[in-house]
Amino acid sequence: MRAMNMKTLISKTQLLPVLMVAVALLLTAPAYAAAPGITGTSFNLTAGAAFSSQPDGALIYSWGYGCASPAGGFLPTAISSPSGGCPDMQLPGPTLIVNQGDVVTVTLHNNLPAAAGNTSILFPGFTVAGSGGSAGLLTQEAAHGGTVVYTFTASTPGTHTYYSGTQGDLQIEMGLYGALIVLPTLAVNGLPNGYSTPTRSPATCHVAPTLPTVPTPQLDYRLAPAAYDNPAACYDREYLFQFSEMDPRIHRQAEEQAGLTCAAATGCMVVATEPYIPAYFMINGRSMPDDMDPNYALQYPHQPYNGNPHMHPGDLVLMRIIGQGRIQHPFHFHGNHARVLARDGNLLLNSDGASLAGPLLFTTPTVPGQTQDQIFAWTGQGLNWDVYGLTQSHTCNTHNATDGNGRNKFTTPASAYDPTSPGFDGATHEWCPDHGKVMPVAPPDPQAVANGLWYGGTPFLGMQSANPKPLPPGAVQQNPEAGYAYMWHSHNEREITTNNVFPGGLLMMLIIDPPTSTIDETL
Ligand SMILES: [Cu+2]
Repeated sequence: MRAMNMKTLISKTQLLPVLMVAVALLLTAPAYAAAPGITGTSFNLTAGAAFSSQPDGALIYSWGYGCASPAGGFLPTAISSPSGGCPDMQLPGPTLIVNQGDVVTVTLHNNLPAAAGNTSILFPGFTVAGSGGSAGLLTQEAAHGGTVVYTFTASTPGTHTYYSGTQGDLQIEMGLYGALIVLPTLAVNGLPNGYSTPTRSPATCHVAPTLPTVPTPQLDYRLAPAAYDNPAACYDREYLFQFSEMDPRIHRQAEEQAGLTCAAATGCMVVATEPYIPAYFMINGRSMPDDMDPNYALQYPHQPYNGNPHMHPGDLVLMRIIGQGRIQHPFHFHGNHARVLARDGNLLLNSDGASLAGPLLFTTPTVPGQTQDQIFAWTGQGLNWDVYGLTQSHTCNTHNATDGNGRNKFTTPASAYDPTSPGFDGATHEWCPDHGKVMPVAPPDPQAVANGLWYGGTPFLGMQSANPKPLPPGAVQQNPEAGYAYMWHSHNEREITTNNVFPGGLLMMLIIDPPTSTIDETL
């Protein structure tokens, strides 16, 4: 949407039901997400060719990494992993999940067509030793049918990337890229150094599941309690977003020349990679609406990952963002801003060495090759109405209770969204100044505009079991599954198209589920 911040979205209240209808139609089946990937310290990858699919029906000849042999494991454990969670070729490549300090070995088999020549992998940010193959411009390369081995110590936690170090203008464009997630060493009982357990919270770093109104136990899909060894890096759920694009003309040229007889290290393809005019724009290898289908959906055998964030109010959501393409994509999220935790695995701290220094962003520029970790939380701030309508029972006197961990919602000026504001309601995770607000519009009849389980026809989130109240006054009881939906998308309008047809491309929907709803990422 054109520069549509939350306020403008909400001021166009009549659009809300329309948007909800669209979402309900798109999401005919529940389809959730997380950051699944393969684990171990030794990965046996292959670079090969297959066809990826686009929502307009196009099958695009692509290259990608996959597993030459089953991986050691799969995370998160709460999600089942079909066929070990790693096909023989996928776009993006398999997400590699390792622990900080691991000595990681990646064996790469070059199963690309002979005409493609050599290939390789770079692991930016790490000191890599390559063996086997032959020396290339940037790293050791595997010849057609050959093998090369990379070894490095995963010294820096956080979100990282890997991609081809050979003929990048062609091979990365074709799909040879993936994510590397390094889980931090958390030596203090598995929690960040300096973490202090807040009132009402278990010693798990979780924030939102301690809400009295959330069913317990809330399912845990985190890869780790915190993204970094810092209490402010605790989170409740996480999603990986890899942004990329494709120029199908390049892929067509590569497909046409894939059968050439060739023994040259540099390959025998003559492919024009300029001028670059991408037509497909992807989140985790899929364009909208395909990105809202489940992880490992059968219809995308080589595009296993989706982009489908769900959260409860107040959940601290870790966004792992990677610019995997050749151009910058402005990733715009609606609902709230997001706090940058880290770039390229470097936690951004103030001079005290502890509090977060990263900016609060309305839109994230996804710079090619750069990774970012950000924390997002939805509070209803700026909606200008009370999302629960609990005006009589809530005084907001629990807001800003310092949990001592510098976490975004409740605490210190260094990390709060707005240091001058009264803050957040610790009980509901709602934005305190909105308590007691009268609705700015007449709510629609919930009976008339209800759309399945997604939108109850009122701006109010579903009932809280602790404070069940029928809302709005006089109406029938709230839909306990009522939620909000926000478009998360590229702020470059052409990038929310699929081959120039809107909607498509770099677009997904964030779903805010009421606290009483259990988010199941396995469906
Ligand atoms: Cu928008």
